[in-house]
Amino acid sequence: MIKSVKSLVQLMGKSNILEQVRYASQALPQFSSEKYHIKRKNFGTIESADIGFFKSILSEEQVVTDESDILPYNIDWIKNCRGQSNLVLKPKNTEEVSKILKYCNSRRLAVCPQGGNTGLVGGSVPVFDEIVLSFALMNNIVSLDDLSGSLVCEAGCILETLDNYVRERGLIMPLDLGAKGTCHIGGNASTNAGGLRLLRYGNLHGSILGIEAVKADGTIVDCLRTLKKDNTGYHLKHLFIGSEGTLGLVTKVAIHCPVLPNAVNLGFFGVESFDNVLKLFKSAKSNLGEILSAFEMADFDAINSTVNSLNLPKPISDFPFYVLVETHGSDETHDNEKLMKFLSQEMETGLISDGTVTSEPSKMKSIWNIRESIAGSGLTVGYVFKYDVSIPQKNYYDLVPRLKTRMGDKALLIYGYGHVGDGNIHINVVVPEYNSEVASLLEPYIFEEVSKVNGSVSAEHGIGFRKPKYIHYSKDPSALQLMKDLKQLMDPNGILNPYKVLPDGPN
Ligand code: FAD
Ligand code: 2HG
Ligand code: ZN
Repeated sequence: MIKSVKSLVQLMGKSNILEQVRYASQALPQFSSEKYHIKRKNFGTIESADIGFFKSILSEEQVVTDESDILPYNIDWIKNCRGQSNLVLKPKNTEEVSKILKYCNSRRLAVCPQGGNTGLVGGSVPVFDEIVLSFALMNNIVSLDDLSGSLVCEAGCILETLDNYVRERGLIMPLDLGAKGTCHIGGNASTNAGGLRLLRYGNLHGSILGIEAVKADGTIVDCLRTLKKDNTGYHLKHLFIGSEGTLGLVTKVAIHCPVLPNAVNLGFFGVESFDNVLKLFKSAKSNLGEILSAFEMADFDAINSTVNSLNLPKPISDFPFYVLVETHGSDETHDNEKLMKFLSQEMETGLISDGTVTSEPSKMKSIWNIRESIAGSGLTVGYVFKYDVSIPQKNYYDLVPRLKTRMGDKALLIYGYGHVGDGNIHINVVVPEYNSEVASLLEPYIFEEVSKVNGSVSAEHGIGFRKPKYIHYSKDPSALQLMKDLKQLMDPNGILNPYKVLPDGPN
């Protein structure tokens, strides 16, 4: 019998806000296959001999078959998708991953790789009875070269754990995101996660120096180099970065860690219009220059609903828009002066209406906490349709007011926020519960609008299970065909994360 979600919370002893939000509602989501009318593909079905094989190569606790223990692996973070897996395997090293895949490939058993299960497009959970291959037990740090900054670690290391580890050695991880306490570096690599400081430290195609991955047939592909420069033929690591577990399973990552900044400052500003947000961004780039490390924005409803629903302190009074500006530099006095000058200059011009600047760690943490909690706050109210799109900055916010008019009282809340510095807006539409009529008002409308301005239907969360049928809005048929050819080459039986990323049928 499936336990209620409430008892699961107790069972798993969840304490942090991300986990509380994840299990806040009592209702289990409908099976994805029923909700989205998906037909099971022609894969093998797990038999007792298969379980016997896995038990012969793994220890007892690495083979999970108990229904209630498996439940959390079947449900995604926003509780939209629910798979029907009966088996979770937890390898402890690359060789075990290889043996599992070799066997699954020979039996045509489908596999869903799972990291921290914080993905927002349903890619991390099965759709039918795919075997969940969890990286939770592959969490060793292999090496750190504190001169070059190259860190080598296993895929299941939690991002925050890695960040704490390298901080003690004078470095930081090049990416940071609200899910850092739960997401894995292998999941980050597989989604090419962006996050809060992409503006400064670039994306993972740049920071990841090398990858070790296992192909569908069990072959271990060793591209685990730690060099910054290596033009020896095709740059194969990029095939695994952002391919969401469809081309191979990432088992180890070598990543470049920047130096821990001596000076960090954070400003939280109230802004009267979106036009002023853009002008402020331009000014921040020229006035803060090399020390600018983040430029994030959130509209009134995003901040207001988050602080109210999670009972967080609000740093300044009400404004239509809020902007968060962070600096990472080497000289506290110089950086603080620069940020204060920026603040007073832009308060004079009227671009900033009110604001606060701090370099005190606890205050900075509390401000970042508000920004990072927006993603989960809507889930405490109801179901959230999440959109994660890239749009030219001049059109960045246009969709939010248009959606408000289109949806009328069908939505409880619609808000926009995100990485304005990277042209990536997150639009959250909060409704009392999932509703296919509301869904059809939002999709494909949003993707059509995004494509009209040459945007991307997924800026950072990926395509996963939710968006294969919309990928053509951002990918040309020739590019889609090449993606399918690569898939055929690397995973001819299609066992790796089926029903994800690639659309079925002709382009
Ligand atoms: P999972 O969710 O477990 O998996 C994600 C995808 O990668 C799935 O397709 C899965 O099959 C595949 N996968 C996982 N591990 C492996 C592996 N080792 N090998 C092959 N495939 C694998 N994303 C951003 O880009 N920027 C953000 O700012 C951001 N903020 C977030 C904030 C919150 C509160 C939450 C809940 C999510 C956020 N995300 C963000 C989305 C998510 O955290 C990222 O996509 C993250 O990189 C996923 O890591 P994970 O370990 O949880 O992967
Ligand atoms: C963020 O930037 C994440 O907070 C999550 O990418 C966005 O949940 C979302 O819509
Ligand atoms: Zn984001």
